Amino acid sequence: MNRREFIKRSGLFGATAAASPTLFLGGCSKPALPGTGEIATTPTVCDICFWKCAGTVHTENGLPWKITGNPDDTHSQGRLCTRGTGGLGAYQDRDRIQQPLLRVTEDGQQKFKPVSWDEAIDFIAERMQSIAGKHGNDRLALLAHGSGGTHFERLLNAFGSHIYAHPSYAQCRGPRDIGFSLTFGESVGSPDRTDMANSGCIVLIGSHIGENLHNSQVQTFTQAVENDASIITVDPRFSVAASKSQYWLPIRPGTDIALLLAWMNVLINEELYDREYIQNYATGFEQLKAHVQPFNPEWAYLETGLDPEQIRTTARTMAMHAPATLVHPGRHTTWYGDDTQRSRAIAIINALLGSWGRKGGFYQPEKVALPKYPAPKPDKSKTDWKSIIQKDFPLAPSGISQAIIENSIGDDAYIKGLFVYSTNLPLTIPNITQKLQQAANSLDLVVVIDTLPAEITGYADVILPECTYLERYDNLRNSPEKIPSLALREPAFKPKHQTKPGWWIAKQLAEKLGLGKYFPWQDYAEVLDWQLKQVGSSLEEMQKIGVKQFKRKTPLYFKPGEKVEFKTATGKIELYSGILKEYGYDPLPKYTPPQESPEGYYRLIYGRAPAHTFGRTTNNPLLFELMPENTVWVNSRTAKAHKLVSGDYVKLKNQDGVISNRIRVRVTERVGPNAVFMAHGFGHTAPNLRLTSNVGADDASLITNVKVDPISGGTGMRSNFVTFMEA
Ligand code: MGD
Ligand code: SF4
Repeated sequence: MNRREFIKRSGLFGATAAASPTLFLGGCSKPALPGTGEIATTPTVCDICFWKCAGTVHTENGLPWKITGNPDDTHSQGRLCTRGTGGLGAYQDRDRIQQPLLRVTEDGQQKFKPVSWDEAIDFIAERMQSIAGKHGNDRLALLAHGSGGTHFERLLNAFGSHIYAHPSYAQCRGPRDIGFSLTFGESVGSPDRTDMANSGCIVLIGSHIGENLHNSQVQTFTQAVENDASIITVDPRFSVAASKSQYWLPIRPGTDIALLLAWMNVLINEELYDREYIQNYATGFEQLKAHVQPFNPEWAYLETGLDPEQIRTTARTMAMHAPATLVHPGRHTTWYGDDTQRSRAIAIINALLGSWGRKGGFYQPEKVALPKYPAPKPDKSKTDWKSIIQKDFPLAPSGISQAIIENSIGDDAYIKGLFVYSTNLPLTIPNITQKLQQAANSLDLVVVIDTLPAEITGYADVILPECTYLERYDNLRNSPEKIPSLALREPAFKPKHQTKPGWWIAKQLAEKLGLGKYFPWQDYAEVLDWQLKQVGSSLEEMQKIGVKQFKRKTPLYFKPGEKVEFKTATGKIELYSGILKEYGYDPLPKYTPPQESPEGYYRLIYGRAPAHTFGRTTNNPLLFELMPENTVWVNSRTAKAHKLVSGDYVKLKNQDGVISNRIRVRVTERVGPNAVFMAHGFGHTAPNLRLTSNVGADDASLITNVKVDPISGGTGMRSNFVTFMEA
């Protein structure tokens, strides 16, 4: 079967195009004033991003009305962000996939044919068994984003396959996970364990809180600003956070490690570090001290372009507020390919300031001890799949998404079947489209579980339409945080069309494969009710309150003088990493100068926009209205040189000759003359995403120079350069 030919031609013929579309935003157009009909409320946990804020869905006469925050939710402080309040748009989206679709060849042409759930499930189960018969049970992989992926992980584990990755590891937080784990023995986690509301000083280094709207992060950051905390923002762009800052350090892109080393140099040489904390808790201080000696602020000036006196002043400001100083670890950390080293440097500075485990720094999170439903546990993997598919990254704690695709290409590829749950790989993993096509041509089975006909569905044999988060039960939210709590997501509406919840889909497949014992529930509500009863609550109670808080059992911060055993090899905070040394990496953070821009080109930097979460919301009609397209931010000097004015459409051409969709110019002083900036998630090409298709430009398509971090396997995406072309 040649899938590639089909993908090029049409992307996807979905039932959405064939069947009559649902009324666009029909649910909202009611004759009476909102709030005057019969009102019902249902608890939910927002799924527009993965911060998991608890809310309430309000319906009027059974129709969608609005979503509000749950006032009892300490995690979100009772508020939803802009995107969360637009969640109804995901339910109302007229382009949703309506029924299972199967790739068929008719009259020599490949297309997707609407089929029943039974037909789709039979087809997948047969292919899985055929793969197992020919190659073994361990040859299926799962790429997933979001908690719903756990149902499919369970299914594949029960079948005997354990290969699994979240793009949020290798395309996002992987370097930070490893950098902090190597230093403190634990990662930062999600939600980030940052105690910003109590910070006296916050350093944001490439983390643009405010545009990157992780609800409670923004709220605690705002509290810190209101408390007159000193904010230091390091960003080549004058971000929203920079505008609230005491110091804005417009760093030359890619030189952050140089600044971090210079800060260490000042903190150590001026004896501003927390001597007692380091003596009690850390190892490797003398090696670190010797290592940073050459990297004084004058040296850093030549790399970063930052005034040496400003580097000294900001280091002293940090020390003045320590330990209530937080050098924020950031979240999307895959930048230049030396990202684990940068995250290690950030972790080390926090250690020097004594902020890990201290008020105003990093608190110790706790979650509810929620028992697992009593169902048989799938056996552990019989094969060490990580040593087969990602052997070059022995320290990577998670699956690496691009390695899964690469190991799906060719007749002798290890992976033979792929499940993709809720992740749109062509816009997510940089420079992957060609490899995805090759993988699709090699694999015996590709199953995509999605709500929308996104680009990834064009590679599938079978597309399974999941209902949205507003139409299903999911696992209870039980996130590690300051106040342990549980939150319930329950269906506010019946699933539209023939869509089904992920747990139901995984269970049907399991039963067809003779693995039903691993999914012994009739309805997922049973699982939730059983779990809740083990901790003194019930589904009935949670349906009324939505969120329940529990008492902490462990202290929030280290006690003064407390003996702490860190989960590192030495039991101490490792300023010098013996593990990195053992595996042949630099044991202390090393600065590598970034690649220079070719003449006439500008570094492409990208980030979030407050109204959208990646590409998953750009077709949401409510959020589309707030921000229909992205713009390319261009410095006025650059604009003048290229005769550009705000509002012009241009195309961007990268260093390898790849040309983007057209994108509108925004001339601004908020980005330096050596870079341009654009929001990620636009420039979809899938024709059936009718609102967003071909609107704005896709940064991922311009990222053809990918610098893979040798430690984490993360894909560094910021070594790409663009110039302007007429649209
Ligand atoms: P999206 O691209 O938004 O996020 O990457 P992804 O997780 O792939 O794709 C989400 C998909 O989930 C969409 O197809 C959507 O229709 C589908 N979906 C939405 N809701 C549901 C649901 O309830 N059920 C199911 N089954 N499907 C659903 C994110 C990743 O991208 C991350 S975490 C980061 S930090 C990186 N950011 C980034 C960047 O900023 N720039 C570039 N160039 N690449 C990036 N890649 C990374
Ligand atoms: Fe939803 Fe916003 Fe919370 Fe994310 S931060 S879960 S989009 S309300």
